[in-house]
Amino acid sequence: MFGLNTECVLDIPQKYFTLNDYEKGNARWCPGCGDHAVLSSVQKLCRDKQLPPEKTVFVSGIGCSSRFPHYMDTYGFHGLHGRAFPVASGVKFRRPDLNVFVITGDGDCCSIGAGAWLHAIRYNINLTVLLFDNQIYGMTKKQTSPTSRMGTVSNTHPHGSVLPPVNPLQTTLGVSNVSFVAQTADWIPGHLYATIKAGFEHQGFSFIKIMVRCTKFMGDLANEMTSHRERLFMLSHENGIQPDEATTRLFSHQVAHDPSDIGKARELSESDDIHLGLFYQNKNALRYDEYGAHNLGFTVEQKMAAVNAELDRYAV
Ligand SMILES: Cc1ncc(C[n+]2csc(CCOP(=O)(O)OP(=O)(O)O)c2C)c(N)n1
Ligand SMILES: [Mg+2]
Repeated sequence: MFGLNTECVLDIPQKYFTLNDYEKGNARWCPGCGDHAVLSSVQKLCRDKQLPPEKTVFVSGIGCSSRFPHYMDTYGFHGLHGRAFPVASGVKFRRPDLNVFVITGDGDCCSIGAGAWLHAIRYNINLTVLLFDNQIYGMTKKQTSPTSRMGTVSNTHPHGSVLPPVNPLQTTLGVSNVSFVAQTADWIPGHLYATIKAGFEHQGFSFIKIMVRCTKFMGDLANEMTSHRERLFMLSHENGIQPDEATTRLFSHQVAHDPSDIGKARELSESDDIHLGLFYQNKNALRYDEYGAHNLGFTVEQKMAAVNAELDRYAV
């Protein structure tokens, strides 16, 4: 008669996470900066997927966009310039149970972080990568970035940049073992959300290039991009990104593209037209994190025994 009613004790109501559970502080980006839209979209995704904040990590480098983890009420690591990929890879490698996002800018990823970027693509670790491409170093107040278009006037090229830019889609599609490449834009929220969602659902390294407006230093470019919607082509396919109907209607041009066709994906990435959607997906690409996962369940004793066995191999 004094027995414990375990049914009652174990009946813990499941928490429903609201947007509020992912929001933190006031973002210190300029008014009109495209980064705000990406933040909202990611918070919505976290809510819709009910990602436990304590199981979710945002890893970034340095730059305006890399301030992102400060505005998520999850775990975060605002690290070293260009080094978000190795940090995030390490986190995911040892903690596959965590949802790991990489936040990087065009300078952070394609300039100082370029070496890490290429190898991260090839490792194909299960990370969702958001490249905020505003074609400029925003944080340091307008220097030419690797993705700046030729002729971009900046503090480092006051007469206009002189070299053709790096094309992050083309580069990513050129790396062996690439598994997911998509492009979207901050000012088309329905497409932005659907693309980030598809990237998150992909089991592997999802590379999403987001065209982001820097209204402070690249105002003309921002105006040009948003006022010529007819220049944007939406990639459509049953295995591609599926935005809601209202968003799809916004695109006057649609191009059918099968995302399993890497040759066509490369061709599209090199085109002068801007294509939004899923360029390429290979669900069967090898995953380096799966190779490293076999000893994750080791006890401390087993880990010590494995380390000692390795050290003994070099004993003389
Ligand atoms: C090792 C190192 N070199 C240079 C810098 C200076 N720096 C800070 S942010 C930045 C560029 C960031 O540009 P981007 O990645 O495009 O981000 P955005 O600010 O445009 O979002 C640079 C060069 C630094 N912080 N650390
Ligand atoms: Mg930038």
